[in-house]
Amino acid sequence: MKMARSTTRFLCRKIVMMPFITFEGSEGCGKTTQVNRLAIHLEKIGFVPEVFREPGGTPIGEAIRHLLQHADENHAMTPEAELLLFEASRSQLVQEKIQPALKRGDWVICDRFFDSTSVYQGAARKLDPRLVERLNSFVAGNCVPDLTFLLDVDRATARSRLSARKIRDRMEEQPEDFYERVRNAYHELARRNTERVVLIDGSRQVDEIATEIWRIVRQRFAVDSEIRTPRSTR
Ligand code: T5A
Repeated sequence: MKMARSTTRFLCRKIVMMPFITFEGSEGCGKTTQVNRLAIHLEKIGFVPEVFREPGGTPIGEAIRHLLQHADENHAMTPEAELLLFEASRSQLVQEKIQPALKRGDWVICDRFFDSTSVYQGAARKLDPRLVERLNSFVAGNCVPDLTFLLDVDRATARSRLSARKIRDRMEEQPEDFYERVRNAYHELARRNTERVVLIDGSRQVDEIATEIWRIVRQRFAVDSEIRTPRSTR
């Protein structure tokens, strides 16, 4: 029943709206790199995608991001407060940016979305998963991704990629078993959402991953390579 509803929604939206694509995975899996590569591919064929990140993407969202990740006070944050802050940032992003962009007919790419909350706050922080899902639905409404790329890397690969970073945020300072729960929960998410979530081996070369993602996007949304008029000159 759930699948039928979401298929119908996409079929309806396909007539007037472009896809909403999200990227997920643990820290250092290469999401941001691939978000940018996909945006470049789309721009080359004349689309101008809207690209957002979570938490953040709006003035309120960016202030929440600072509070969650780098503010001095955040070490005392409870898991419940953390959950609500991620949802608050998402609410602003959905209403201020994502819904208007989809209504305008733009492609939307988002670096993390509600699956991150299910995985990090639900599975890794062990908050009530039903409550987390209810909050996700409350905030996102019918703004459900059409396609989600889940980039999977093991912890050693992620650590070595992030080792060059000078500033670590609060979410990067969790104990090792936290990240194990994150990875396991992402695998479970992919198993339960085979239509929407595509598991990608993120340990390969950047170009190889970008090529696979582009192939899937082209197939899934029947994107052709015809050059379209960029939005700025319409
Ligand atoms: N969070 C978020 C929650 O707990 N709940 C929520 O609801 C939400 C929305 C966000 C944090 O918030 C948490 C999850 C996160 O902990 P963030 O700062 O936005 O944190 O960071 P992340 O989303 O985790 O992203 P990162 O920047 O840490 O990693 P990415 O985006 O996965 O990786 P990327 O592309 O920046 O690459 C990292 C490094 O690896 C290299 C890159 O050049 C870069 O140096 N790299 C590769 N190297 C070799 N091979 C490849 N294939 C490579 N791809 C990238």
